[in-house]
Amino acid sequence: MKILIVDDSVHVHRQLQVFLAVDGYSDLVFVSSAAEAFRCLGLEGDGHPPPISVDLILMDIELDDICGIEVTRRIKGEPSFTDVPVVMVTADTSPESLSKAFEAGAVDYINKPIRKIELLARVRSLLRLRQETLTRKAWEADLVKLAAKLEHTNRELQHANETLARIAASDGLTGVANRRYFDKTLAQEWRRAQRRELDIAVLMLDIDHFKRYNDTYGHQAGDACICQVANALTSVARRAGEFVARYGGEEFAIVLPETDLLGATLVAQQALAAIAELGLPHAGQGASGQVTISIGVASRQARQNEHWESLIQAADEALYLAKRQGRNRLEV
Ligand code: GH3
Ligand code: MG
Ligand code: MG
Ligand code: MG
Ligand code: MG
Repeated sequence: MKILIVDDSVHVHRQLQVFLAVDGYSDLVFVSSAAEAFRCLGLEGDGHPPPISVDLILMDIELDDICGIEVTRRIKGEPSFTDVPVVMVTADTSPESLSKAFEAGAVDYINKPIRKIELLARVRSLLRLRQETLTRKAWEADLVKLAAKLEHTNRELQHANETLARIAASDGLTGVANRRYFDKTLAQEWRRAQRRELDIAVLMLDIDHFKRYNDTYGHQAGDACICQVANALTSVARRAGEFVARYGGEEFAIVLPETDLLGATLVAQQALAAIAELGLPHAGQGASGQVTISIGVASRQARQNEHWESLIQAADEALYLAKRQGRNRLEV
């Protein structure tokens, strides 16, 4: 703990040094004027030598240049000195002088002539307080840092959770929703539709003669084809709540909340057009010579005693019909 002594008497300097040494206080800085005090605290001058940091200031009132009370007021006016106690050392203990000193920011005073026992008692208790303040401040700073770190970790965790949830919901090959997400989300949409007695539609879409595609172009080309079909389908399910899922190998499903049969049929037509626009060659696909899909369309008002699987079943049956009718088409 460093003590700054501001006093214009070298005799007082020597006396304080001797008294304070009794308790082992040896880190003392002596200055003889207000100007010197301001300089060494960094309140005046060009910063050379750099300001020292002190833990206690013993301040003479009767200085040559500026009154010690004014010096105290100036020091305590600086936010960085709020926690540094200033003790007046003075022969003038008149109520007027002391009340001015306290008002200027002094915490205590020591009578001149200085008595060792009084000096040491004051210094001891003020430095203990100072130490406690420093410890508390360090703890507070640590806590703030810890809180920031926690918040950062929380954000990272949240981000990781979102990434995990996204991975868990998407199909590894195509990136569209997977079957698990499809089942869960359709069940939710179905319940929502039940509560509000809304229409809900599902399209089942299956690539035509895909076994032949694999046989002709190889399995890897088959995978690429599935990805392109998934992409194209994504472009037609763009309204909020609509999504494409990979239902099985080369089979997809599209959920269309709040959509009647007419609306669902329009989306299915757009899907057929989007696949035609891809223009992917498929030698084994009869007339068109291109990759095509067949679509089963189903829509209904969700009823209380019905299960969403009935909607899937209806779409499946329609898909089967589309296959039987010659493929590259939609059926309801
Ligand atoms: P249909 O028009 O009646 O749907 O005929 P299809 O040949 O498409 O139907 P089928 O069910 O007989 O064959 C589906 C083929 O899709 C067989 C399977 O090898 C292939 N397939 C399923 N999943 C994948 C996949 O992830 N990658 C590739 N390359 N092929 C797949
Ligand atoms: Mg003096
Ligand atoms: Mg197929
Ligand atoms: Mg088949
Ligand atoms: Mg199939």
